[in-house]
Amino acid sequence: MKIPLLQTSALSPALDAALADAYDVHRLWEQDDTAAYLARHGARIEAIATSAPVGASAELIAALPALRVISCRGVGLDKIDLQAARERGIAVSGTFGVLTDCVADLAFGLMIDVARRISAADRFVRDGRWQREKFALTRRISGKRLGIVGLGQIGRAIALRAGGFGMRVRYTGRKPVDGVDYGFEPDVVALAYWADFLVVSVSGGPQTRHLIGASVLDALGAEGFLINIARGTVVDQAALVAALSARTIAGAGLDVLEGEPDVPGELLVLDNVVLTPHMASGTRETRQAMEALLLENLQAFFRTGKLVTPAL
Ligand code: 8YV
Repeated sequence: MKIPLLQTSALSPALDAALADAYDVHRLWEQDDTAAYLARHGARIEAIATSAPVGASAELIAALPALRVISCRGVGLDKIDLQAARERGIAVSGTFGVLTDCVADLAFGLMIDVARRISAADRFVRDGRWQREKFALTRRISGKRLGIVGLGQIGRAIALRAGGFGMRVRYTGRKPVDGVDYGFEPDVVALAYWADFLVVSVSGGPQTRHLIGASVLDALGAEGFLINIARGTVVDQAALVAALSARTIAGAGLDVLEGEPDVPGELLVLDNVVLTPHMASGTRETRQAMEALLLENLQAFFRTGKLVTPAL
């Protein structure tokens, strides 16, 4: 008898098929009336398969009285109501550890692109301007100062890469991280003031909403660059658009936005911004590893009662 599992959205053809093969899958996103569907089937559901952007709300969790485990494709669990899960003793897993390198790689890709203006240069050449103009000088990365907001697994992978560029690294977070020899700065404004590049790699959610606001951007200053590969909600987007438009910061590389996939028109016309569509973990290799781990967490839980990569 297959275990009843609720899948919140289409994930990938391979993962959708693997889940259907192993579980009695209820495909929530295909239902016209999700409330009626949950009223009819919710009592049997023991597991949820979801992704970071979709998560699992407190209302959804409440509609599933037999729910035992939530397995998420992704590491940013800000769309999962962890408090609701904790109160019910529901196990929650993320795909921790397998996407770290690709996200850190993209952070550096955005840093290099926005400082050396690679995307802008590509447009310059394709627009036929090389024949009549010189491309303006850009900005160096090597040897510069890198401030990291959130020195978790991804933040530490970014710091490691900085060594290869001879960059000095300082970081901020709730508290100093044991076992690292980077300088800890408790105040994010002071870190922004020191940094040439400020990279946001902190978890999303209410506790970090708009952590990067006007005062941080003012401190980063007209020579500073902001990189965000975490969550759009961590940055006060209106303040960022104002700073970029007024050039009170030099530029930004953004893989995530508040309200994504909608993009403010002002960002689309600015040439000191590099925009990517929340693709930091989006390589074939990493996505396959994430999806295998989502399945492995479910299998391990129902076999042993324990998750491979637990969040709760
Ligand atoms: C994407 C992410 O959400 O891991 C996260 O938190 O934001 C990314 O990996 C991806 O869509 C995960 O399914």
